[in-house]
Amino acid sequence: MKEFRLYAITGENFHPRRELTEVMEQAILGGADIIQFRDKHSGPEERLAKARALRELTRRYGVPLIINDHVQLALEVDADGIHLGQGDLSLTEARRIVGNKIIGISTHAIEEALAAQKQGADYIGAGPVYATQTKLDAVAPVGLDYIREVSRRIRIPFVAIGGIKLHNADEVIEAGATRLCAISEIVGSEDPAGACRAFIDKLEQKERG
Ligand code: 3NM
Repeated sequence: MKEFRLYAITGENFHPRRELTEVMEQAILGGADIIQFRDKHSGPEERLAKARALRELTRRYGVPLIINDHVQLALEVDADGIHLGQGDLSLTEARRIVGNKIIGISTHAIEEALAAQKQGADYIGAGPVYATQTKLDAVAPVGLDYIREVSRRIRIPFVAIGGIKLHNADEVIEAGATRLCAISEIVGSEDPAGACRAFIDKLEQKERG
């Protein structure tokens, strides 16, 4: 898959003054280079409408669009990939359905990360690094140790997720993350583009050494 470093996921409760596509456009303008549509509440029609709007937006900017959970929706809007949790359909089954689209898997332990890599995931999420209010069924925080372990042992791209904020991003990067993912810190911000630029600055500082 195309290289990426700042992964922005849509939130549902965080941008009372803004439209979904406006927030995500701001995120892209600030440097988010992959977008995930994650929607646990809308009905099918509303979800389809939002996914279509995000597809149009991401195409315009040449940014990959990943759909959380809903494999058929990903096919319907011709998204670039899907993201699955541990409890969702198996990677083998998902691969059969989506062919060569991107498949990302959430992992919370090294065994899950190794299994996802072996089964052909294109990338994994590693987290939650910190406690998060955003994912209601998130497991207990796995901390920076998990990021260190994944960066040592996993060869496919991984993205650190869960409670990642501008004030703690440096230590996540220091632990070995070269890609960050955030929901609330981006979509909950008054200035989503500024938040993304600040994340990118931190990643670039590390890249420059
Ligand atoms: N997945 P925020 S944590 C969607 O650990 C999601 O797999 C996680 O939101 C995982 O940046 C999480 O607001 C929520 O903490 C991330």
